[in-house]
Amino acid sequence: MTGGGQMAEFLKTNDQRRILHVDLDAFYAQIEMRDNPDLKKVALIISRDPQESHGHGVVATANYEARKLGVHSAMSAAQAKRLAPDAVFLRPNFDKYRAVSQQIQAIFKQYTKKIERVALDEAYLDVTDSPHRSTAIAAKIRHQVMAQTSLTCSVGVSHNKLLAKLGSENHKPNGVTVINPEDVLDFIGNLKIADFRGVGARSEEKFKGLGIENGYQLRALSIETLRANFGKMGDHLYWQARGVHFGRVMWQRQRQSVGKEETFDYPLRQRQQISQEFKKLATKLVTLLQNKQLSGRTINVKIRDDQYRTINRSLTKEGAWPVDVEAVQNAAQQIFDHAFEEEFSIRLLGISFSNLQDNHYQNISLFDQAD
Ligand code: TTP
Ligand code: MG
Repeated sequence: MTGGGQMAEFLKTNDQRRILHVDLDAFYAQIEMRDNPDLKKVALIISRDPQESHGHGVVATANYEARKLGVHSAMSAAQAKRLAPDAVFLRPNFDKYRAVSQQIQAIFKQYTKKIERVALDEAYLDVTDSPHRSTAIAAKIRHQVMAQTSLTCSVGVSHNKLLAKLGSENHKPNGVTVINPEDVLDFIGNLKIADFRGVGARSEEKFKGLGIENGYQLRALSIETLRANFGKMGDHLYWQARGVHFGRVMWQRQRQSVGKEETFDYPLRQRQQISQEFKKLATKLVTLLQNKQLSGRTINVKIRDDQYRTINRSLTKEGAWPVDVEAVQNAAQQIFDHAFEEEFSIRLLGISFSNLQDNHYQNISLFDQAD
């Protein structure tokens, strides 16, 4: 019941990427146990103590001793206390966790710049361009994380983010899972329905009603059935069941816009002053865009007068605007002249680009929504 070799063949030939997902084990709890080994022997819950916080507080995470008792992230501290009455409650120390996070990020950076940090303890790495084998990179990262932070992590290795993430969860704690193209359909088939992204308690119940408990059974459902029962999520589930996911590792922060603006102590009343200011702004903005290797399809101009009336106008092109001072200045001036034909008294000018495009890395992605 493997779902056919044809699909495996499709996956093998179409997705040549090499993606790692690295996730520290019981992150906050592991750090606290490292720093105070006595805590290893007890159930440890990272949260405010429900007794101190009048029953408020939510569990950030718990060590494995506490998890054995049913305690988990996002549970109320009061409930955790009922499940684990003898547990030690510790307030989170975010400064400490952030510092560790920086250490591990620095390790990742040695292997690729294509890093998408998802949480303090979790990142996707696209190592497609690395000369090293993915499994060697995974081993080295785990080794270095241990050597430098004394912490364990789990790593998933595959050709897309979905599989890498499922892989890192597969052998937690302190494990590595490699999912090769020929293994995808069986790996996915053997997952429990709750392991799929987006399947919460409610969908799990619904699946139970349909008699669906694992990935093999999920894959047997048609896309129409999935859509009828789960709406938009049905499509996600259909592709997840086949291990297909084209979302890319978002290694550059996806900015909404890049811009510069200037406020003036004295209002500007002459068109020549305006064009001078636009030239200054355009020069700064072009430098910024060049440094970031960005361009944009939309240029936005913000104008505020001394009555605090603000005008935002934009011009969008089919392709990217040239990253060129004169072009930017002229476009801004054109927008201004159109908005203010007569007298004016201007306190603020701003130019920004949106609908940004990355100039040195353009990627077509079919399924770029969040997991
Ligand atoms: P996770 O990686 O989800 O959890 P974890 O590292 O504690 O455990 P696992 O071994 O399953 O990876 O989250 C990382 C940290 O983020 C976690 O230690 C605490 C924090 N966190 C919260 O504060 N609230 C939450 O609901 C979750 C899920 C995590
Ligand atoms: Mg973790």
